[in-house]
Amino acid sequence: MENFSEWYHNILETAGIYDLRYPLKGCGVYLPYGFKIRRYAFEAIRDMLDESNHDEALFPMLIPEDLLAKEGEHIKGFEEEVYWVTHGGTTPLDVKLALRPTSETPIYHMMKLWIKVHTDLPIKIYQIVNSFRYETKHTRPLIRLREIMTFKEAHTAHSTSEEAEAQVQTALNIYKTFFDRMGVPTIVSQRPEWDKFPGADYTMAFDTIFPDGKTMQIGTVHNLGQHFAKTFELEFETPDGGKDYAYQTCYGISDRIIASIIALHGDEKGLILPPEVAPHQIIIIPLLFKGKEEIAMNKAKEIYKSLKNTYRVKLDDRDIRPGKKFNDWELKGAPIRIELGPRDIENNKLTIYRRDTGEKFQIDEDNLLNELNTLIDSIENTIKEKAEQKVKSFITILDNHDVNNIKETLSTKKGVVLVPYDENIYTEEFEEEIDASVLGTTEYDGKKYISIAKTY
Ligand code: A5A
Repeated sequence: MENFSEWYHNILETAGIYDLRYPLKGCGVYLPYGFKIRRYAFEAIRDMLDESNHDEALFPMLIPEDLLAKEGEHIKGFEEEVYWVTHGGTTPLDVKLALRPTSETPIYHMMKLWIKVHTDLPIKIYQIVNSFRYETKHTRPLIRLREIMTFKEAHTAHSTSEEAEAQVQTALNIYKTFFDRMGVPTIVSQRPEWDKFPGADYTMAFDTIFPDGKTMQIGTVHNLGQHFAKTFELEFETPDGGKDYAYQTCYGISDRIIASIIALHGDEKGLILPPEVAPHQIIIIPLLFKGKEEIAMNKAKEIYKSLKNTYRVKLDDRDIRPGKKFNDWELKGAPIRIELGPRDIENNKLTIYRRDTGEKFQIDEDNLLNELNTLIDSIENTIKEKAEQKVKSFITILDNHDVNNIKETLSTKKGVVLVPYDENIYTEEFEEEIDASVLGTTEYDGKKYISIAKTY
């Protein structure tokens, strides 16, 4: 992939994922095919959160100015990014309303009403909503949005600091498993003080590496300590009759996971989708030879019926050349294609094409379900392994902090550079010197490093 950016923009359009032509910077349109990928990806995280005792909720998008401004550090971190609603029709509003850039303030305001005694805790809620940030850096589709269309934010409150700390670990594990299911390898770093979430005690971040060697933050987990709890008076009665403030965490992911799935797995021919998020996992294409059209079409319908309760399967019966159909579904990244030609049908065989490796082979029709099960697993693993190799090849470990060496490595090898942890150089000044971002402190193969990269 020579020019990643061009490839990426192109595929969003040609594969029918996202239309960039909406006349507003940082905003675009999920097209039906892209919307389905989004749906399956976020269904996976929704299931995982539900299974780990989170409850889905829904809060208003509008936040009164005094509420958003209540927590000093938080509002300072976001003040340049907030969109304001100032009028209702032609009437100026008494209190300006922010479009949520994130929902700590509305959620914690409400938590105060819900938390009285320790038995009211823990609370673990999440919502999947749009949020708004007036990003001033270069906007990019699904990567740096001004309307973040799919913002999954979870917020928790606990009665002890240990429990909140354990929740951070749980959240990190949930995200790790989720990114793994999407086949997206990540590096986890504790962000430096100067780059943590506004109002957090500390921030853990997941970064992945795109094909151009730049990193992208695709998720964060924050330990908020009692910072917000004190501001929002989340006070509760402890088991021994005393008083304490809740201990909080929050964590979020966004449309960036969709961008990562596209970017990390795709190739020159187009998308390669992991079966879990593929809108159609299997495409059936009858090869309609003259005089034998009906045989192929009937067989295609029969196979479709036998698979539709197990897989997301589509019978492509459009009246166009099979070659054109092959190209379309390769571009759209459908994991498996089943071709049905007259000779195959006579011999009880099916021709299978797998998109991730480009292999084509025949199987016995009798054994179809078994074969597909194995194939889906194999595709999932192969996609994952390939992405892991790609990302790994972008990680360089240096044994010193020589600025020129770091700069040289970043410009030639790109990706992430790991240098031995040293608190003396773990500073903003060092970050300026190397002209790249310090991702934070990273454990890699059991050792502690400072991770450095050019970021999106
Ligand atoms: N309330 C916490 C969870 C929060 O807002 N954290 S955050 O600011 O780090 O955002 C969570 C995640 O949303 C980020 O890690 C990033 O992956 C994604 N994100 C942030 N700004 C974005 C933007 N402008 N466009 C797309 N995704 C964005």
